[in-house]
Amino acid sequence: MENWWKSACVYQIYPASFNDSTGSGTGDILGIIEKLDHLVYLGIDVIWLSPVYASPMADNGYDISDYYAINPLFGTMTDMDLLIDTASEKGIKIIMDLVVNHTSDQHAWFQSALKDPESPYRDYYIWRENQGELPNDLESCFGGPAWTLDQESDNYYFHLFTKEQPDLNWNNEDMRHEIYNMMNWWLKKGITGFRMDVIDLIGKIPDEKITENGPMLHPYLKEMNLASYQDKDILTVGECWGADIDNAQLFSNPDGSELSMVFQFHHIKLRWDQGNKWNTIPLDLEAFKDVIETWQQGLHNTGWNSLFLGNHDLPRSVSYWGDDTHYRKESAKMLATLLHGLQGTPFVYQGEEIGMTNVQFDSIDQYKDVETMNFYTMRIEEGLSEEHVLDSIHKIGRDNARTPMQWSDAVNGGFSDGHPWIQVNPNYTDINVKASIQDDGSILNHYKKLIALRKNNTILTEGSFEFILREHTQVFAYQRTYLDKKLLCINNFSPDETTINLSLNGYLVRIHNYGSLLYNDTHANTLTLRPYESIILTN
Ligand code: TEU
Repeated sequence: MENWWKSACVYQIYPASFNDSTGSGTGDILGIIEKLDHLVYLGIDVIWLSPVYASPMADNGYDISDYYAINPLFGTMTDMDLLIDTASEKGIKIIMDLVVNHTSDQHAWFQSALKDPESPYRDYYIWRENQGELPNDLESCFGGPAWTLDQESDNYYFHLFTKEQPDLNWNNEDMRHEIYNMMNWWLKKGITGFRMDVIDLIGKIPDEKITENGPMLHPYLKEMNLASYQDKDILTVGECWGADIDNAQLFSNPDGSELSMVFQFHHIKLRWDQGNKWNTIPLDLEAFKDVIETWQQGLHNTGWNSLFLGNHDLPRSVSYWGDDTHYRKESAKMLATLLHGLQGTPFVYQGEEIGMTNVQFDSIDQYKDVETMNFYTMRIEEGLSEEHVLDSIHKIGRDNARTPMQWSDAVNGGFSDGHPWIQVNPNYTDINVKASIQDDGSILNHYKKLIALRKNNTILTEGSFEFILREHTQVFAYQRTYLDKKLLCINNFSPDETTINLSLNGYLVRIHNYGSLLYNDTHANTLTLRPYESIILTN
């Protein structure tokens, strides 16, 4: 079915933290297979599998040393084939994480380039002669210069992430075609698409300090499309921190010339103080409404949205957007309702479906993420107090999303019989899948209902979007319209009870995070909403 992904729900698995089947302390592919029925229970259609390729793990697998091999940490290629087949038998597709802005410095291409400046692979990367100083002041996303000197050749090489992740030179046609061949090799193995890591960086021109949205970005994506998946009905989603509505209409053009959709991050960055993620500010609901309206209306019939609040790089959504202390269940269910009522393909990040929260490790030694460790070192050297730095990490560090999946109240949350590579959040005794399944009012069962609703209601896939009560300072309410059908999604984005003027005449409650309306005076057209109360109704 063409564009099947418009009514699908995707579940992101961060393999190291999902389920450990061997007691190694790290999640693995066989562990994923053990838990496929959890995804079947939820109604998941697709797994986005974060990298399991061969990697020295400088950036937890986003530094690939062999695109055609599986990291033994996660298992074998036989395990991977088994996952693809077993998931398929259960009606679940697999999309792989495609990390082609850079490789690991241990990749054979880079090793060859290092050993022999005349190597044909030298130009697969970006080199500049050492003129006695850095080629320019471009910085890595993880702090420090984006240039590292190779002493042997006295040349700098470019890396927008760690120095162990040299950027590929997409101007090199041979390199591009090696990537397309690799993509086709994986598609022949039976995967059904790709999540493309920082794909809007592949058109970079470092000498002009252009990193995102370079002039060749869309031509390269069109070339990739033609060389790999043009005639295949797969799901492709590009991670594009530099996306705006205009280029998103190119990325997700309904003519199928580039990608199915992109991840844009304008909503995420609303809480970054002047663009600095480490200084978070309270969410401005009005600004959040503006972003959602821009993207819902900007891509209606002219592109396609992904819908997400969290992933492996972001804080836990109930902690970042909701209230993980006083109203964890209510706010997590409200956030899910708000998101899943929109037009686009929803993405659920592992643990989001049970309301897993940020973690408060006491010591920096408990953290693992390279971005976090670099941030800590730099800020302490700048003289910030450890308390201040750890507070930032508690709020927005990437390891918040990488603590092990909490399956039960057994030791290590049922994640591993060994010593987990990163500590389990101590609240696993209360927050876990086993307890959630048994609780009809759980966040998990709320996600299950939301995912099922999308499958049975075309209005969610096709309907237009417009706000209602647009000016309300704590209610985020909108209407979807499709032919003669209307759907209302009403969310009290606040811990304070409020009463709104709204007629629900002719509407049926389809999903509700409190179970029944508190007070609904149809004659006076008023509705009272409890803290973080959310309701979906259809006529
Ligand atoms: O992330 C891109 C990226 O820029 C993020 O690291 C982001 O800047 C940061 O986390 C803000 O919180 C992708 C992958 O999702 C990430 O895991 C990798 O570390 C990165 O690319 C390099 O591959």
